[in-house]
Amino acid sequence: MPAVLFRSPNDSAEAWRQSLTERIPGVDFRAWPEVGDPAEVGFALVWKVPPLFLKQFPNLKAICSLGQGVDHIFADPELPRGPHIIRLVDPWMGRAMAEWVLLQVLRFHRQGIEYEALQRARDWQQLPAPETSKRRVGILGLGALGAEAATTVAALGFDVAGWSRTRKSIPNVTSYAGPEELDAFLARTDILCGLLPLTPETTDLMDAKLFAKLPKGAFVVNSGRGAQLVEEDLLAALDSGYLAGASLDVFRTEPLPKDHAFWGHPKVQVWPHVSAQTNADSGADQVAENIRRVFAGEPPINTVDPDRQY
Ligand code: OXD
Repeated sequence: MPAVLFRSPNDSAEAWRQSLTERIPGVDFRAWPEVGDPAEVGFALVWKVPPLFLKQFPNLKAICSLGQGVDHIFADPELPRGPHIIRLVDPWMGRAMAEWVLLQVLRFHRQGIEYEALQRARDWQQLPAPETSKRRVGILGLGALGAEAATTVAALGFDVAGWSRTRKSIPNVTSYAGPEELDAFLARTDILCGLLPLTPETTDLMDAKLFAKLPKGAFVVNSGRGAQLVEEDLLAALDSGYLAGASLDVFRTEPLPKDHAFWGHPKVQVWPHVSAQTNADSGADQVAENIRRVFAGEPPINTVDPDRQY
């Protein structure tokens, strides 16, 4: 059996070695830099490897991301053309993301920002209670993660819509599709949650023009990718009072630089890219199945279209 190469700055090689060995006894798991003969590697399991790294393996049949996103793979200017590109789709991560999105929605909806400011001022004040069915949540991106987040938020009685490239049919979620329906989706969205994959089309999508199409007082959540949000435009919209606040889990530069304005901003909550962390136990089911398929010459699951990049 060809070897499985592992390289990630975030994930534990030992945890993945153990989970994959339990599922495929005898798997030839090679954690970088102990790679041996590059020609023996047939499957790469990677997260944010340096550009040009993957081209040194001439017999790669598949490159699998250690996360849901594959933008880090397509960032390689000399990405080998032949291998399947696979993303990790793990129900455990879908649940984790839905929890995180729900947490942000509820924090804004239940006036967490206002009560945090009142606490800082030691001011005991009771604000009028908000109405859940009148709060309009908009999920930007209805893939595996977005659909689960939308369903979870809708289950609490929020008015939920989602925007995606093609129309989706999800119970209790209004579907808006394509660039021509984006403005109508934004106009009805009080809490915007970004859950899009990073592609050339979604880069810089959340900018001043987009924020201006949200109702005044809207709240912005992003756990897609940092490069989708123009940070200076968000700061300007918050500082002018047009937007009420933001919760961000992804940034253009990660870790977020110590001197970044987001850290100390009273209307911004910073999370260190933890909304849906990769889990070496639950995630290994899909990876092991794909290793088996690829080495048996069968098509893997959860592959990505290289032209669309997601
Ligand atoms: C992912 C991520 O892509 O954690 O899964 O960003």
